[in-house]
Amino acid sequence: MNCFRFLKSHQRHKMSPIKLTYFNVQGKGETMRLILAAAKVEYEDVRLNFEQWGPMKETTPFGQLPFMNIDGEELAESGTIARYLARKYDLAGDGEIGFAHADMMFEHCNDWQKEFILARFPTSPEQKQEQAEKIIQKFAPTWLSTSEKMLKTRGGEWFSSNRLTYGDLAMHHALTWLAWKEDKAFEGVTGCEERFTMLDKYPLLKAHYKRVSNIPEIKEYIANRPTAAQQMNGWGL
Ligand SMILES: N[C@@H](CCC(=O)N[C@@H](CS)C(=O)NCC(=O)O)C(=O)O
Repeated sequence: MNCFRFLKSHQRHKMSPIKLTYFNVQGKGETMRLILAAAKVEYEDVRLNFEQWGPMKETTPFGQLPFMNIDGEELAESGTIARYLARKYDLAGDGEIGFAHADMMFEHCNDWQKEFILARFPTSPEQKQEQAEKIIQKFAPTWLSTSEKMLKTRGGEWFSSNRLTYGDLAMHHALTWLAWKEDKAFEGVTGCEERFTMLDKYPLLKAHYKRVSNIPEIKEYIANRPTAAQQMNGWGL
């Protein structure tokens, strides 16, 4: 099977049975990949294309990706997998409230993903232009300013427990899409260039993005992950 195996520099621990199966895009799989990178866990990063997925679909728990083989279990549902990994590898914050603080950011980031994904698969060019403008003029400013405010409430550096959690990693993933040159949500769209500088208005979020990017394991993962052109269908997803 033609899959991307992220084992390179993650061979610090002996072979593990963890296998994450998803399409070769970021989408619903990327926050889990960031969690595994931050936790320095070796795993098999199986990245499928549609041809490979077709015959597998019926064999998976809910007929959808991502799914993960871990601890002798086959887990499905992206939120469930992210939370399971975060708890297992101490990236879920301190106590119940720390977990809730991290999880609310993870869920907030799911709203971001939904808006972008809608804009990437429009029903017409007009709808595409409209959806991209909606993101840049309405959705993103509100979403970013509430996130900035929340970060300030939590002390300004991390979204939970004064340390890295999966809430921070979900935020990193979300913010990557905002200024991703190849993001399909903006392909062929005019007048949305402010997305490239938008983060300047949110200094805490901007610093947070850099803080997470500079975690050595995250930096290394990002340097090695597939670019948009290397993803399935060259998608920036
Ligand atoms: N609620 C599920 C939704 C998963 C989902 O929508 N997966 C899509 C890719 S992002 C999929 O598997 N599509 C292919 C198919 O349904 O055959 C989750 O969050 O994991």
